[in-house]
Parts: sequence; C-alpha cells; structure tokens
Amino acid sequence: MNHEEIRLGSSVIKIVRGDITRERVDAIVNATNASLRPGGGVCGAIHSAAGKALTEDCRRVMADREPLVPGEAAATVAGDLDAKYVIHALGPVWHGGDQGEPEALASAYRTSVEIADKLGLQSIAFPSISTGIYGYPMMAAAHVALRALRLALERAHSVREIRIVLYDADAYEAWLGAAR
Ligand code: AR6
Repeated sequence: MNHEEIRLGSSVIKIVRGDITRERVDAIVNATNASLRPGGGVCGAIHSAAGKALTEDCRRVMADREPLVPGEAAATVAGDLDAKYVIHALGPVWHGGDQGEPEALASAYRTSVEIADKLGLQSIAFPSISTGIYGYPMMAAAHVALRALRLALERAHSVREIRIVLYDADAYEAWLGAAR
C-alpha cells in the first residue's frame, strides 16, 4: 500500500509521500518562521513555487501583527500553487521536549485546521511541521500531530480531508508507524 488512511466518520487523514508544492487542495500548510519570511526547507520550496504574490501577502499580513509565537498560524493567498490559501503555521524548536514543545506542535496543527474551517475549506495538506530545521524527533511529532488532527477534525464543520505529505522515505515510514 502506498498510503495510509485513518477514517473518522465522513472525514479522513491520509498519509502520503510526495512534494507538498505539487498538492491540489484547498489549503497548503507551510512550516513557517515567526515573521513569515521565505526561509529554507519546505518553507523555501513553498515560497519559490508560489511566487511573488505569496511573499508579498506574507509581508502585508506581518505589517498588521506581532511575530507569530510557536503554535500560531496565519493564512495568505496561495500565489501560483494549486490551492486557495497557504496557512503558515509556526512549530516549536525542539529543546528536549519539556519546554512546551508538544503543546505548541499540537496547537500549530489544531489552529491550522480551525483557520481552514473558518474559511469554509474542505481539504488541507500538511508537511511534517518542526521535524526539519527545528529538530523535533519525527516519530514523536507524528504522534502529537495525529492526535491533534483527530480532535480538530471531530470539531470541524467544513474540513473533511487532511493529507500529510512526507518528502522523504524515513519521514513517511515514521508517520505510517505512528498512524498504525
Ligand atoms: N514537501 C513536503 N515536505 C517537505 C518538502 C516538500 N517540498 N521539503 C522539505 N520537507 P523544515 P521546520 C520536509 O525544516 O522544521 C524554514 O526555514 C522536511 O523533510 O522545512 O518546521 C522556516 O522558514 C521536514 O521533514 O521545517 C523556519 O525557519 C519537514 O518538511 C524553519 O525552516 C519540515 O522541515 C522551520 O523548520
């Protein structure tokens, strides 16, 4: 099987392997930094694929607000991506796990689903937030994320499909293990 599905009533969480910038969904979630700058990792890839409109909308959003704290998220246009919105979620930097990292990571996922739901969206694609440059151990992150996403889906009105898009084989295997 090349993907894993977790069914929850009429909703589903799918774990797939791929490049999130190629997803066709209502919202693509970005693992951002506090000031919504292009950055590296999946964030750099999303900004490059989306083009100038995304980076400019990020600047517009930040002109009206304080930097994000870990666990927060904000929506912008999606530029050239095949999505209606990009939801920029800030995950925690890993400091060993006893500095509120699980709570902040759960909040980043939950808040992104809440924003998508308020926008009336049905499908969202997530990367594995915090598990690259921010150093969160992959398996631990997958467990926290899946638990948060289950709860968020149960409360959502419009969101029906969540896709977790894993770029590399190790990440994909870790998430499959957590899902099972
Ligand atoms: N599609 C899906 N997943 C990807 C892709 C892609 N195209 N490219 C990388 N990943 P990271 P973080 C995976 O470092 O840890 C940025 O500079 C990658 O393998 O992108 O939350 C931001 O601006 C990893 O598993 O995000 C922040 O400063 C996962 O995406 C900081 O990095 C997340 O890795 C955020 O760090």
